[in-house]
Amino acid sequence: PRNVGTGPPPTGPPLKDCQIPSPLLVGPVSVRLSSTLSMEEIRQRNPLVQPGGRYRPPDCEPRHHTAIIVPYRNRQTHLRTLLYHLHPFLQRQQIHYSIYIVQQWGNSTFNRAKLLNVGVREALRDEDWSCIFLHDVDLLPENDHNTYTCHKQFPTHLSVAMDKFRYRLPYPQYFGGVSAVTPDQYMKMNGFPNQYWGWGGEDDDIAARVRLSGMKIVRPPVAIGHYKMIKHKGDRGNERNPRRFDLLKRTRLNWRSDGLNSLTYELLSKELEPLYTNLTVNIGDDP
Ligand code: UDH
Ligand code: NGS
Repeated sequence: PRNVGTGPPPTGPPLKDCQIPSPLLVGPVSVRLSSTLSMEEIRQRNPLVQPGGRYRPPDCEPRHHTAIIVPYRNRQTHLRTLLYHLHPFLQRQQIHYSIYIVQQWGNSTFNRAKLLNVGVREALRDEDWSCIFLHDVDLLPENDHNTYTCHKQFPTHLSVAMDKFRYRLPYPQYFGGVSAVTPDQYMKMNGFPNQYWGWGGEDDDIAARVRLSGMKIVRPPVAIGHYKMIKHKGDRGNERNPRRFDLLKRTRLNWRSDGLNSLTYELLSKELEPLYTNLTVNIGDDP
């Protein structure tokens, strides 16, 4: 639909559909792992990005409408580097997109999957997104042929070749890092688990939900799904979750009752920053 989204209402003759593939793609790019630029400098380099980190191509009608959801707490330098890299990357793909940072408020144990649930729900309040990306803050795509769009039928895993795993999957079911679902696929799997507090296992649970709800995972070719990870130590408040193996044993029993349909949280603020939408949320604490 032409009138969904941000920016001024369309005037003049309708735009032609954007070409596929985008003529602006360059293929492999070298990625700077630290951006010394300030947010203001990054904004100046991306003059067409609207408040909230929203963008639509000015010269053609985009075929894809993608929300990028980033689970987040206390990773400022990673965030700047991601934005520095991702905005030009997505603009070359000529998609209509918006970047949401879902920030866990307070000092309770980090819960990546629950933050992703919050991000999906809040993003869908803004727009009828055709695709939702779940994106770690420390992963930088290295090839713009890896398009940030969804497969019609099945969830996609994008980060299939990360430098830290020597550019291959660490194990066949790995679903961590960067993945994507359509709203329908997300509903079908009852979203993501809310019960994984601390590091590990939640991505394996999500992969299991894909299968349990009758879908499968699709992936881009390894040569295209290259990502660099910004190196870092474990975060305070995100220690290894000792319960993750027990939880994973029960995914088959729990996925229908824990997820999108049991999600509760308190949205504390929503700010349209120049390069992203900042959602600050109280998701409670590990019971
Ligand atoms: N994240 C934050 N802040 C935190 C923790 C996690 O923003 O305090 C987000 C961020 O988007 C990150 C994602 O959650 O990319 C995944 O968390 P992670 O980077 O810790 O997980 P990953 O598997 O790295 O990428 C693990 C390296 C440290 C392992 C230590 C295990 N105890
Ligand atoms: C698995 C974890 C995943 C994690 C993956 C890669 O063992 O959550 O390692 O971890 N599953 C469990 O712990 C059950 S990494 O090498 O990035 O630290 O994503």
